[in-house]
Amino acid sequence: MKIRDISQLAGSTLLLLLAQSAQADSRIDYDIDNDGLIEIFTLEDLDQIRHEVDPQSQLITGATLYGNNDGCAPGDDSQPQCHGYELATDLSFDSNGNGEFDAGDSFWNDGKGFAPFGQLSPKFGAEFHGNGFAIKHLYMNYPEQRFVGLFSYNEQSYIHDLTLSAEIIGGMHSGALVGHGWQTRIENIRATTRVSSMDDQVGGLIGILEDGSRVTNVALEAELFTNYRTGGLIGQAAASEFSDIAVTAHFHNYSDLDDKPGWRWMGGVTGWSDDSQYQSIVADSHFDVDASIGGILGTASLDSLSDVLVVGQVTSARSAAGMIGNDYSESGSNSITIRRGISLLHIPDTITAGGVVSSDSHYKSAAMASVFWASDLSNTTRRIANNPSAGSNDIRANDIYCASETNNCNGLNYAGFEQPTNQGGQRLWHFNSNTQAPQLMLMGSHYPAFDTEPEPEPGSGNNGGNSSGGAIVWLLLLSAVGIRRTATKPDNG
Ligand SMILES: [Ca+2]
Ligand SMILES: [Ca+2]
Ligand SMILES: [Ca+2]
Repeated sequence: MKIRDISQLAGSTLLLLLAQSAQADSRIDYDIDNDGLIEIFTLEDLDQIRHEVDPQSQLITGATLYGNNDGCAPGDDSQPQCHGYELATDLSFDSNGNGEFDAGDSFWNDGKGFAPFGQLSPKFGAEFHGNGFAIKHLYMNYPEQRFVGLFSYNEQSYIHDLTLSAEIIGGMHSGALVGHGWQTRIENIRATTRVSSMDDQVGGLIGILEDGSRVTNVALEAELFTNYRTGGLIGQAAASEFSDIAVTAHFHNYSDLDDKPGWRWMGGVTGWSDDSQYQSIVADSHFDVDASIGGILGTASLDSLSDVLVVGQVTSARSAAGMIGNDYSESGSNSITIRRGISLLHIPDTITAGGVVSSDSHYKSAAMASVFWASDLSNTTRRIANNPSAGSNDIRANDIYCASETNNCNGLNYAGFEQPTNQGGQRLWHFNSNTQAPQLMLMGSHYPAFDTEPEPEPGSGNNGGNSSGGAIVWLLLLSAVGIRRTATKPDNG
């Protein structure tokens, strides 16, 4: 080799190294505002998070980015210390700006899209602060993989103040934002998602949360294509807490094929819930599925619900109920408790229905106080469909519209409903005029919004429920997510 060739080789290698370091290491300060959170400016920064694994704990702890922590404020040992990441701008996976995620975008990845952060190992165990910015057009297509979600497997992570639009295709325990969370906190999230799975325990935002996880202040619109236990918000919840949640969810069959036996319970908020608490919840739930459904919980045991409001429409289902599909509580003297709840869920008279609970597996009869359903909308006067001794009621929608904490309409008033407040300390329940449905004040807005589109008549046809269309269908769905995201741009955050 001639000397000149060697110098050329060395020169080009140097250029390459310089280019790489310009991308990765050009920062002199990774935490400009010294809040312990490394700033994320680009999709490449976001993608890099997956590589920042603490070798001892096998957790992504948020200590570094590109292996660097220059500028992080000193910790106790006076070494630079960061504990998470924060968005410094909106990020869109539609990197070529044509309005959809497609083959021209940088994380297309042969149609699989962005890969989830972490799996069973490494787990995500850091803070992610969205600062109210948005991650748009997130797309993940990993149908055989468990825990598909932007943050796949979480241990004591804290994800908050983020707006998300996403399309996810995943296996068991998938959800657009989080797959699995143990002692994980999720707060202040606005999201529009589309989630599809041929597997069990899938949610519009979260796959599964366990052991003291907490979700607060979420406004979600979700479209779901599934066969088994599914929740508008979360597939499975165990010993977790949910408060100030507004979910609008549309449920469709993933496939018409009865391909394998499974637990077919779906809930407007949670598919399968155990020993969890729900406070200040609005579920606008729409079901056109071959499953048994509850307006809030699909199948549930020993949960407690307070201040819950259900609206929406069942078009098809195996059985239906305003709040809980199957109550399988069986231990000791405890049962599910529901305090202050109203269901205005429409259920066709062809479907076996309970006003509050559909199937009470062990005849435990959930303890209810101030829980009402519109018997004319749900076509049942029975509180629990399979348990006549649990009582009946014939309160009509007009009575529910007419009543207030002071107005008595046909024997109904909302005494005590004036007491509870939302996370912001504001009065929660609003009864409006005597022809308007009640609303909850959550995150500064009234839910459900009265200015939503009129609900389609049952059977008027939503043809999105089939999985047979392949990639083109997914592209169309994705662009729909993008369009809807624009149309429903949140008014704060
Ligand atoms: Ca920072
Ligand atoms: Ca700094
Ligand atoms: Ca694009």
